Amino acid sequence: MFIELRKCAIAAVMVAMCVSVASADFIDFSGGATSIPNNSLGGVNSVINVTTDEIISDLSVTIFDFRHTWVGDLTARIISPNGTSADLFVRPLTNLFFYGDSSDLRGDYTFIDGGDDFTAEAASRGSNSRLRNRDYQASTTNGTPVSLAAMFAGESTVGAWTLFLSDTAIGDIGSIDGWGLSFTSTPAPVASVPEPSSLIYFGLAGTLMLRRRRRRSVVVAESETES
Ligand SMILES: [Ca+2]
Ligand SMILES: [Ca+2]
Repeated sequence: MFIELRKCAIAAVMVAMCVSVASADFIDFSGGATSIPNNSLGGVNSVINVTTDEIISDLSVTIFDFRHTWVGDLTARIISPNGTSADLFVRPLTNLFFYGDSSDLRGDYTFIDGGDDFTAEAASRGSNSRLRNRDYQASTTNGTPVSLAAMFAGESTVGAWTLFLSDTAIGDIGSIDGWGLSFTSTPAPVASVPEPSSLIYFGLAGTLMLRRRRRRSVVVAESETES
């Protein structure tokens, strides 16, 4: 019994050491190229299958070689395996009477909390100028900021992540060369293992219960004998 308890205690210490070594992590995944259907509400979905199971505290989305000649045509959205959907941007400077900002996209664009104002950047560029390749804050309709950390914190990284892109106006067209997800995350929790001291306690308790059961069986035997 004592040897078995020592084995359990050593195993528990080893598990505790493994857990303590793991800390905040950073993992990276990339998906493929796609064209964006012109004037289509259905748009296109590009999927990245993440195989690492960690708990998200923050994430960023980068779209590589994003090309389009009229950013105001476009909506970009990221959807988690859990179904949480966050806009990256929605047709900048579009209203009922205006087809949105005419600036171009060329190059890599990252969406991350604390980034620049995407709509303000679009407004500052000319018709044939491109938005600069910078980090931008995700935003929804009318440029309202979206916190990606707040949207996805606590969710698991694992599963199918979808980048949705749509171009919902005629004329200008575009494509991407790929996209990537970067997570700030921590390892998913493992099943708790009792402390070595707890194991010794449970071992002693089990021994006492065994002894008590034996005593009871002896008493029953005696009473049966008496009757
Ligand atoms: Ca343009
Ligand atoms: Ca278009």
